[in-house]
Amino acid sequence: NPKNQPHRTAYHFQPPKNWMNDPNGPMYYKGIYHLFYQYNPYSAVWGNISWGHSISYNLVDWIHIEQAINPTEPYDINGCWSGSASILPGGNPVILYTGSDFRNRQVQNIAVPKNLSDPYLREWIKSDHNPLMTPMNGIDPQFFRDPTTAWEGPDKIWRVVVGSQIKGHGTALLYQSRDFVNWTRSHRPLHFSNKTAMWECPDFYPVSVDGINGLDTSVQDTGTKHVLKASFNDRDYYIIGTYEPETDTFSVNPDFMDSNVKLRYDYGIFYASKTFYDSAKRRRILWGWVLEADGEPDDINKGWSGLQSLPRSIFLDKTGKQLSQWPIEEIETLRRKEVNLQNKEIKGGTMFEITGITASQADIEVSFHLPNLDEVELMHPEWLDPQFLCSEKNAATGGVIGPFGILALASKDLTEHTAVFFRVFRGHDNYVVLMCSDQNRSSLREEVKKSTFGAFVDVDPVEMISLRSLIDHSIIESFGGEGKTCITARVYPKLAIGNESHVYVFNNGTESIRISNLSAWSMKRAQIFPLHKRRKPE
Ligand code: DQQ
Repeated sequence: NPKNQPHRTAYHFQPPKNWMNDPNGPMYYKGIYHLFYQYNPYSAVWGNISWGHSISYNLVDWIHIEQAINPTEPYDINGCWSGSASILPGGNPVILYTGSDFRNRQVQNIAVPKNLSDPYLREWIKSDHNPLMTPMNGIDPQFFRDPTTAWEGPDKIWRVVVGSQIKGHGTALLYQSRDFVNWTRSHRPLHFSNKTAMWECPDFYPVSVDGINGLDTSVQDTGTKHVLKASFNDRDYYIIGTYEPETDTFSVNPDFMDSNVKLRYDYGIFYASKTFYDSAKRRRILWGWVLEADGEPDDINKGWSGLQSLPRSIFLDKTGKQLSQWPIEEIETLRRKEVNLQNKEIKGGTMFEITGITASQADIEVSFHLPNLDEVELMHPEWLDPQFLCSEKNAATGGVIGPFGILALASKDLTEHTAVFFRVFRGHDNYVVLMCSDQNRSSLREEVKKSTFGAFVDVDPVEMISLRSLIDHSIIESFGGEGKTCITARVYPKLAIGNESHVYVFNNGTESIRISNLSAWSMKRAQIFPLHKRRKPE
């Protein structure tokens, strides 16, 4: 009942109840998308970790089926932790996952479908060869987990990376195998960093240097770059480099934490993510775990904890310097009742409400034009931390060009609102665009964590600054500069719930700005149900 559950989402993936964390083993197999996830079948807190399993024909509507992998064996009795799916030649899927074994050591195991002719792949069998990889030769048994999707080199040898920490350094251990059962650790890791500790949930995949099509994980040629993602410090960071399979060398510049710009998939709440290649639509899709920001007692009260982000297409940006993301196009099938305005001026210090949509369950796209950048404020060279800048200069702090953007999940009297906005500055030899998502006034409830997130957006404000925000009761996923900068926030309003929720566009700068186009839609509820509760298709 939505009345008792004002913060439960309508079109984000979540299990009917209980705890969910990392997305695991996403894959496309014979017309069906599979999503597995870290799941506690018994309560809304982390523990008893098994692999929840849901399937979909369109990545929007999901059918929950039984857990695929449960802690039953000495090599995974303390938990079936994160891992990935690989599709072997002949098209057969396999799963590699981490087991927390009877001694609480982390080991890597394999599971395969029991019956390939079952389209849902409901039952998975663990191999008698498990565990396949154990912590030896300097690997700490507490720091050895989360195998990636495997890729095959030109030498027909399979490779897989496992997250680790060696001598205090975040490390992507490399393993090789001809038969997927016997794995040898390579004498050199694929990559490591002395600037970070443990790497969780590494991901390693090719991206095309021209165009937004995705590539299958084993593809490597002169038209590809490789991305390495690692999860640490509660965040998902990535680097872009070149991979040579002959020597298994991955060269990057800059490396993790090297430069001022530390590339992240998302500058809000988004962790332990994983990509997969969708061969049906030739794209690479990213899933990420979006944690709760209310306290554990709230999670227990609501009976659930954790969302998955909307699935996002992910590709190399035209500059080649970063990735861009965009919610998969299928999400647009949920759009209802478009509200549209064009060529509207918003004078400095004014705002207006977007009416005619359900503001608590909406998709909003705006493109802003800045007619006059002459008076733009100067960017100080010491303003290096965008997140800090967003909390120093919040939406209420007037500027020249900005702050402008939206107030989402807002109560009528605006005592509650989340501001998603931009500010523009003049830098040394270019303009600097700052994007913020400020939850500071998002809820009258005191126990809720109210962060302020921020990041720079590498766009030229002379042309246009675009914002898309997907609002779903307790989550706002925002995409700035057509997906160059993404910020996901969790919000738990007390007043701005259901039909009491509003959304506004505001400009708190002194200069006027112009909306060249604004489109907003109410979003339909996605069909996300256990198999037995599924309604007949309409
Ligand atoms: N979650 C899993 C681990 C992984 C961590 C355990 C990341 O395998 O390292 O639930 O959130």
